[in-house]
Amino acid sequence: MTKPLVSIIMGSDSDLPVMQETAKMLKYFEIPFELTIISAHRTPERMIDFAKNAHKRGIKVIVGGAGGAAHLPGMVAAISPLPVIGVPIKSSNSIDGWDSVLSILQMPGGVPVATVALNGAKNAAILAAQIISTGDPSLQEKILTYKAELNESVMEKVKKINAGF
Ligand code: RP5
Repeated sequence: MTKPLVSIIMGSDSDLPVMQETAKMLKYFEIPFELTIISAHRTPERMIDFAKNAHKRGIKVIVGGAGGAAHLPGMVAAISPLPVIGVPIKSSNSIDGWDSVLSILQMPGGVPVATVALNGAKNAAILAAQIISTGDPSLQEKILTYKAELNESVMEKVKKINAGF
């Protein structure tokens, strides 16, 4: 089996509907990943063990999703030497999403978490792919192709609008 390069972790299975978008996009880029539940509050020892060892298992980037008092990405970043991308989730215990955003975004100096938009799990995968692609020219080609496709899909819409007015 191919060894995972990205680890997708989330605080609860209730985060899965959002975090599946990360998995979907990594599959699109053909990047091997693992996905599991690790709760900073409910399974703190599992979180510490994960953060201490992920880099030793060959993981290159960690994507952590959590909502409300969203401490998972920041606490993992406090321990792990790997880049951590945080996905704030508008969860059942989130007031309006801002709590999740600010809990993940407002890290103290010395411990960065690259925070994407609220529920921005798709962009977390693209950023993870871009980080890995700095040492992988064929993956970088795939990212350039993806960008060209984005451009093309907008230009198609421009053509349709221009044709209709
Ligand atoms: C956070 O609490 C999780 O990341 C999740 O977003 C939220 C709610 O968890 P559940 O009560 O649904 O398990 O730690």
